[in-house]
Amino acid sequence: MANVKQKPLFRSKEVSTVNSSDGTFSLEKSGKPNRPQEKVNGVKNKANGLGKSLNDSLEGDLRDFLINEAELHTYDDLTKVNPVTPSTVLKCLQARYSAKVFYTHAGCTLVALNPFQPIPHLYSLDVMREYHSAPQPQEFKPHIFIVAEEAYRNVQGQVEPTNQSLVVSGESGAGKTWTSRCLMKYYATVATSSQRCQDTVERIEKRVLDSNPVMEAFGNACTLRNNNSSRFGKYIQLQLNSSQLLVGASVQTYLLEKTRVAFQAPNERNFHIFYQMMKGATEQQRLEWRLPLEQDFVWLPHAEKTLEEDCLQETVEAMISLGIDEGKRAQLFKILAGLLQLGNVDFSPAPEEAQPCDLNGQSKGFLQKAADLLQVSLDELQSCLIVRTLRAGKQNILKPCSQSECGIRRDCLAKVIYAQLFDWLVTFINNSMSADSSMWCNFIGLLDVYGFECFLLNNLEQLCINYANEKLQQHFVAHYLKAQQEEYVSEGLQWSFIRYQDNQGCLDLIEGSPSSIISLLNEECRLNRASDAKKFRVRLEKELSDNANISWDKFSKEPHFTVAHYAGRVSYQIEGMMEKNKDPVPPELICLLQKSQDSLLNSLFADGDRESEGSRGHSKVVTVVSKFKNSLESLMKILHSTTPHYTRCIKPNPDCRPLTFQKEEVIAQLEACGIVETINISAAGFPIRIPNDSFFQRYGLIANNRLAAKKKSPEMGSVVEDVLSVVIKKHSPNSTFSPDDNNNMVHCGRTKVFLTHSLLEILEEHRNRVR
Ligand code: AOV
Ligand code: MG
Repeated sequence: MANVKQKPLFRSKEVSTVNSSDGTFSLEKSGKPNRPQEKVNGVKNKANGLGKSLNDSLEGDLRDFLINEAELHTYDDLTKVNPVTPSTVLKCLQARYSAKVFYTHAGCTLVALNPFQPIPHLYSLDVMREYHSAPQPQEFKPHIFIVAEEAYRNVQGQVEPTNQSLVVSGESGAGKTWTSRCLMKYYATVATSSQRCQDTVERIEKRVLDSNPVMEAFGNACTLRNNNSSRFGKYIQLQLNSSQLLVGASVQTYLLEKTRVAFQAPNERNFHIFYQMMKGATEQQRLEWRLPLEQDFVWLPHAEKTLEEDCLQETVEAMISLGIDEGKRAQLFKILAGLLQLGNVDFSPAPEEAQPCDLNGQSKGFLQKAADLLQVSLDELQSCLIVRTLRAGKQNILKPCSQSECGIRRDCLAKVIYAQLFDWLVTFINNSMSADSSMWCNFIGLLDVYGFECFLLNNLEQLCINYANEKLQQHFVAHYLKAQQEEYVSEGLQWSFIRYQDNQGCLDLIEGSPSSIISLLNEECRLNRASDAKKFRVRLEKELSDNANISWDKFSKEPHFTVAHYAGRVSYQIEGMMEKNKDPVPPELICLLQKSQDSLLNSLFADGDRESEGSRGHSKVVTVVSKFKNSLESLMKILHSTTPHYTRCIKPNPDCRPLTFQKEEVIAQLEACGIVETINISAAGFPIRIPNDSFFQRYGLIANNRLAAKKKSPEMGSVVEDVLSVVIKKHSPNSTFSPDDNNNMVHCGRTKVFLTHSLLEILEEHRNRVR
């Protein structure tokens, strides 16, 4: 099970750090001050009297609270909104958003609402330092820097150093990448020493930060949902030495959406880097790259739209800082320019059957430029695109490709080059910024992966993305919800558990054995036959219909399957899915690239280990989903070995409009990321846990007289009963209290007493009085 033992220093749900020798501990460490609700239902409201019983009184107060909507924006933690329902939580968030308060705790997670406008004062260096130097940062207003600082202090651990992970999730445009960047800036600011004198060390923070603009230039694009949408997932590990200083970083990327190089959905764009080149090139570069201003490129739609991301200068400066020298940059840009030329190459049907296709209109010219820029022979390039080489024994048989096959080969060439270039860049960045393993001992990992996706048409990419989100959700559930509930069970508590959505069934459907969507997809690819979407659908139905998470619309013309994800139902089209999974690259294309005169380009394909169409005959084809599954599994392994901190980014409106809060949008996301369930569990639970001994030592004195009359080591239940009955008598003489009442303020476990914040405050006040 999840490592329940690693408790965060802050907002700890466990006050087991109580110094049991004298029973002292600080309230500040576990409680959150400035909670208005504490005033309402805690001791500060005692002037009202506690009425008939503690519970009755609370309910009365809660009623007061519910109608007191004017105060909603002051609630720093959604678990304190009472009762917790999607609608009260929503109201609270809306009130906070209107008051320009963008962060709110939700038990163990942080909810971040995207303001969609710069809020400079919130993220200044001074603010970072304030949170960093505060003895109790959690006393400040909720902020991403609290999470950052909590993780930072936790690295040193209470028992032993523990690696940390900050998992940032949310839908496209919610603010994940923005938040990750903000976290990186935080660590680059606070995890540094003013005494550093070595040049190399000083530069490392800058390099780590500079990896962002470079990776975003190559991996982000303008989509319908986000002008700067990350088209890859990343997990960056910030390496810390024994003095907690940032000494390096390494990054792992996941599933770049390489199809975007050759295909952009309506109103979407290609990767930023192409627009940066088009807009930022000098006259000289324009000549070298063959990019005249007036030239239109098929693969460069919406070039007229200028975004703030279109800044070549920034990318180049970051590349320089990472050590990508002028020569390499020149090679890199030329290859990219070659891809743009390739996109303008068009084919016309062959004049006669069994003849290769022709090149359309100006295509020959574009192909010539592409060949020049990629430094390959024009003839070979052309023949690779229009003729297929089949191997029959020792002989090669040439077979002309159809018009559409030619297009597929052209796109394939561009995709494989771009993907390899991206990987090369990531490797370069890693070499440039990661520290020698002897230099660091712990890390803080930042995970920024694409959120749950559901489009009109969904295919393999969405399946992978949503699969990743299912895994993360399961990790989250395992860590927080299950851990909480299991602890109650192990303590023998009679607590009506909140039902949470266990997504194991869905994961079994996607990745389980012996049969799952992934295993069937892979099997289909191994069979090396023309894929038939209809047959595959029937196969899925036959093998998987026992799983309640899959369904079909039998009347739909398009073969598809629908998966009930934890975040909602998504229909995936089957057409094209198998081919995408195989992702075949004709071996002729690889051969061609290996022969390129450009040293960077040929090095990308030097080892020739990329699975290509040539290996089809063999049964071992490494499919896209297999690779993705493997990388996801290693990610999960790392996450499980760290203490996680979850931040849920919420997109308050679909149009990225500043300060606009649309309820339906927000509620759907709260549900999709399980926030409502998280809050329910935290609120219905007992966040304060005090070991029996400590409780006795600390609060026993409240009921000293009663306890003294009993035998030496009384039952814990009776201690609690005695203590509380004194407390309650003081508050309201007519009430009775029994810990067996399934009371909503206290439970006695086998080894611990579980309390609410409010009761803790009441006890503390009584303790101070009688001391
Ligand atoms: P994403 O990473 O979650 O989407 P981003 O981090 O790119 O979303 O955020 C989208 C845009 O929202 C950014 O470009 C900023 O303009 C704005 N934004 C986000 N957070 C803040 C903030 N705290 N303050 C001001 N502006 C903000 V995607 O990668 O598409 O899933 O794929
Ligand atoms: Mg992003």
